[in-house]
Amino acid sequence: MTHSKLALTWIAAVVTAALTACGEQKPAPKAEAPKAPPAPSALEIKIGHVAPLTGGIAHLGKDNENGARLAIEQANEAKLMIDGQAAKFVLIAEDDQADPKVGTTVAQKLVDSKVVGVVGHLNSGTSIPASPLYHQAGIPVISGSATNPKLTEQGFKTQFRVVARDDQQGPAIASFLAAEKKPKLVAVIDDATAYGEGIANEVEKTLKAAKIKVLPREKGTDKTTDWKAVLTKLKGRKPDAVFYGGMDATGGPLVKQGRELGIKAVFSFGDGACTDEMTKLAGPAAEGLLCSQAGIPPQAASKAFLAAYKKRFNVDPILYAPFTYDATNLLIEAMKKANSADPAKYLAGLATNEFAGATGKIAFDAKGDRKDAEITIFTMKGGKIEPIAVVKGGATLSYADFLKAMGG
Ligand code: ABU
Repeated sequence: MTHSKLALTWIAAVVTAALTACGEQKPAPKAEAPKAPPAPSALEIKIGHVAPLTGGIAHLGKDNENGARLAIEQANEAKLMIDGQAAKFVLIAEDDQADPKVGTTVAQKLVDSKVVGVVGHLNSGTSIPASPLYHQAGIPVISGSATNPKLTEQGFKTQFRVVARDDQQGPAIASFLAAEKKPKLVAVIDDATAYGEGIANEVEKTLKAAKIKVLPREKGTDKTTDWKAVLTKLKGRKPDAVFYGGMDATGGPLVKQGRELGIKAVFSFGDGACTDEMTKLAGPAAEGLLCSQAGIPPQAASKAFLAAYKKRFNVDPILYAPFTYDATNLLIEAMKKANSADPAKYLAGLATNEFAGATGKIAFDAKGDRKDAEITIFTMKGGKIEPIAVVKGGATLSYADFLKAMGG
């Protein structure tokens, strides 16, 4: 083979080898799009709410439910993670019709549907008989409105409330009535419910301790709207003041019919009848009444809560919506801190946590009652209840001074 032939053969071999190598070369891998992390599994967390949603005080039940609903919706918007799972809070809202029997039926229904916490019930008369069912099931329950002391005197570690008790509220409204109006003779009426009878007893005790005479107790029911027989009897005794333990649905007709019969006494009420609804039911007859609520007034709740509530429901809270909002957030906060929605795991924290709520600082005492709960005294002026004083830790502040102390 000549030199030139050898050179050509070598070049052909090199080119062939190069082409073969090129042909075998694998294409460079394409840059892969970053994979989205797998979606966390969802954890459905059922929270019950119970209040009367039908009947004379359905407006108060809806107010309470709205507070709980707002807290649930905000928690879902916050996309909380609990125990590595995306928490999806679900509100199971029940109507107990303010009836003790229905109250226990819906409590059992909530237990059976595996709620992990309950906000409610609205009434003491339904909360008290329902409380052993929640206790047996180990389910924490916080009332935003039930004020009868018995609720937290039963020793149930699952039971809490975020408002004051009637053995605080009754003396507060009775002492205010005694100091401001100086009655010599007072008529006390109640609606024969756990709440109405209980607060009336506390008021009577306080008045008698102040050496004020109290007429024999008059009674109605939580459905009484015709009070004429009771009022006609009382008119003859000429009381300087009347206290009614009951709700606004029955208290409104009471004050209206009292004025129609010519009774000039100061009418006074506890929280169940301390709403603007009294004017709707009694008209101008409600002017000048005195009443108490077992907490700060709704308008003193946090600005963030008030704005969110108005935006969501297009109305202002009536009475205890800020408290059911806080009660719901207390449950959620305890679950977050325990990193568990299991009541057995979050209950201990719920009992001991300190919480900055829409109604102020919340901490529970050993019985599950709110420490340092306020009581606000109102009068009806221009068709609206207007706060005039706040009682806290035994001291009474004018409402203006209370607001200053709060930094408002
Ligand atoms: N606290 C007034 C209304 C609710 C209750 O029955 O206690």
